Amino acid sequence: MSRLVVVSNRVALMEEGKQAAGGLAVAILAALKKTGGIWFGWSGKVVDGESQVEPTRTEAGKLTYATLDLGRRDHEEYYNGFANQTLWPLFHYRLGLISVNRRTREGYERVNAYFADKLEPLLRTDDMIWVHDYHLIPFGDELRRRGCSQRMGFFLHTPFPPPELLTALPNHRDLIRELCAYDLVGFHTITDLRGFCDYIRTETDGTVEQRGAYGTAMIRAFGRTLLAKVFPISIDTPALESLARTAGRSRQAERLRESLVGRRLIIGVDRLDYSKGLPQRFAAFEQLLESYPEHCNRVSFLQVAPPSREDVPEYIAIRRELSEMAGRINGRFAEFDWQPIRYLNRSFGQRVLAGFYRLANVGLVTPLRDGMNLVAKEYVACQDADDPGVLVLSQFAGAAHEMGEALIVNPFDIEGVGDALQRALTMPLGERKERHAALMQTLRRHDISWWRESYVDALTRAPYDFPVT
Ligand code: ADQ
Repeated sequence: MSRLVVVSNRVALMEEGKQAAGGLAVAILAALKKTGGIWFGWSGKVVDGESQVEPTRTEAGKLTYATLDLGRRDHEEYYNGFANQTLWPLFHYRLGLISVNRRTREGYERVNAYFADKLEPLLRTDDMIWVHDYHLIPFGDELRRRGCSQRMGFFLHTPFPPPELLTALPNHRDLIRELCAYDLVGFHTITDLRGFCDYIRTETDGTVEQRGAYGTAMIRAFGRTLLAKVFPISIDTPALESLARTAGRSRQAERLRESLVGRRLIIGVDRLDYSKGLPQRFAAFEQLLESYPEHCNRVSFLQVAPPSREDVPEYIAIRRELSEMAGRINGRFAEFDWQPIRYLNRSFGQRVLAGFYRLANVGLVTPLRDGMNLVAKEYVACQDADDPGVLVLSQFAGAAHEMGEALIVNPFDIEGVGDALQRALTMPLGERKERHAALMQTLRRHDISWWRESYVDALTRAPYDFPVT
């Protein structure tokens, strides 16, 4: 069996037996443990001076972690700069937020080349290489330049925008040429795949051939043949279901329940990011209280939002905006014994979150654009099937493609989201159970193991320079 080499911006170094960082890390580890291999990437540490010369290697059975500390300049240009101030807003359809400059673009290319230099000596000829996310698009091309002919796959965790937006990026062709160095490119949804195929059709001399299977296209472009395919990421459904059964009785969940004194609960859980639509969400909750005043003092909204990317100015701005909104809405509606919005800038462990999800009558997930959004899936998996809560989900989350039984909303339509909250809070038990059962069927069929296995299976069949069935 070929070894698997996983390359991601951050490596989740985990101690055996400890609770893992998140679903994705668990899925990757499971794949690596099966085949043996390497998990390679940035350690998460920033150091003064130059980036680390040789990777730090940590062995764990058949698995090797190889990590590199980044120098301050590399971190600033590659990570804060091009990845998070150019590609992230661009891929989330936010042209007004992109900053474009040659220095960070060069930094991005330089760090990808540096990563390739450090991984190349560790590779064997029959390894399979699986690269993750927008930070590392040029990585495969850099390996190819160093003579690597191994099977290489890429998975994009963010949306992929339509060509009309992508062409706002100077040198967009170079980025897509680099993406075509992989044998397999995976997306969350058919919309993302379509964006990529449309780019190939309209901006290159390449061809796109739809394949029999849903969401599969054979791309011939820049002198290469690759398969582009939809692989919607998911969660560890059985593990979360069983965690939620007991987590609802944990100390924290009990304390939350007591603090509500019989009131209903709406929950939102997100990284603090402008793509998550948090100001619009706060406004929609305010709209609910205004349009349906019977909920005043009867429902609380808990929003958990740990800060992320705090060096990037747009993230500082959204944090300030949300604090102000929460303060204003609470000032307007609060009673001496009731605070409408509980807004927390911190994170919680998986078990505590599972207990909170189970208590909540409504899961409110309203990104303006999101690759998938795992919180939507986690909320549903944590419900009590005999008395489930209702998921209110943005039509612009990748998850909406598979979760049509949620209440699907347009997050820009504040009044519409307010009405959906009213509908969720008053939905009869029979309808709640029906919707939940249908959603669970999808989550059980397509869980994280299914996602990992289908991707690795498709990568195993590469290269695709002959017709696939
Ligand atoms: P994110 O933008 O980070 O991921 P999401 O898919 O919701 O968004 O995943 C977040 C994960 O972190 C979830 O497992 C969630 O439970 C956890 N999390 C979020 N807030 C937390 C908190 N306050 N405390 C503890 N844990 C918290 C990117 C893309 C998504 C895509 C994923 C996976 O932006 O669109 O779904 O990758 O591909």
